[in-house]
Amino acid sequence: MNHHDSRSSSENEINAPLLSRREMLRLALCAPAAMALGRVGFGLDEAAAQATPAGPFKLPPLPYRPSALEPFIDARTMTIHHDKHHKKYVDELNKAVAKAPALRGKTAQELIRNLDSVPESIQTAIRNNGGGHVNHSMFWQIMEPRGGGRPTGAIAQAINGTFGSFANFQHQFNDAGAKRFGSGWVWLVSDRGQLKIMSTPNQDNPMMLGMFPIMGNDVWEHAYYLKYQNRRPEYLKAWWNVVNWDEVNKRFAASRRM
Ligand code: MN3
Repeated sequence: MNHHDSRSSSENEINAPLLSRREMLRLALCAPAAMALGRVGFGLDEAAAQATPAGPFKLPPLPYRPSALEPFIDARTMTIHHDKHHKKYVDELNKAVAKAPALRGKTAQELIRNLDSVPESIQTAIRNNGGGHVNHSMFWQIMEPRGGGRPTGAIAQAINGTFGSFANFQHQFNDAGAKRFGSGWVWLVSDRGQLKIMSTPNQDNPMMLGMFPIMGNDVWEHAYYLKYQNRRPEYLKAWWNVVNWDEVNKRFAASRRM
């Protein structure tokens, strides 16, 4: 199956930092509209999204095999996480959006950034399932087989500048993830250009608070329980072995164009 053909406009926006040649071409066709708006980066994606019919949201394919992140994340966890959990968020998001035709042209990111403009009757559904869709679409992309190691590029310098060292950053990130009570996410965000570590409950995304998520780890039990059971700190530590720093750098660059 061709991954690029299966992507909807909403996923193009979500995966904006990782553009295929085909997607670049599609975006280029919309460039005049974006230029008219005087915006670059995410503005381009929004222009592209608005130029195409919304259609239902689609589950993006995993960019690698479910076993590719072993031994750090096991294949069964990846399969259930992607094929069942992420799929459910997408299905429920589509059900919610179908109840509000006025929202049909919007991307998932636009929906969660502007929850106040969503009809109250479906606000919780959009918050949970739109958030779930955006969060997981990012999550698969910022991991890769044979990933990990030390950060590279601009994000490496920014981490050192803000947190003193990569080790300090990892320690604070893991700590915030371990302390998130119940289900949620731990994030490195850009808050108006300032790097911060934070965590959110449920499927909330930093965009709901006007911040940009540069990277995030899923600390719901479904992300680690089969292999790590109650040992969330062990999962948090192991996760650094699969981080895709190229993708994180692309997201960092995107945050600076906003
Ligand atoms: Mn999850």
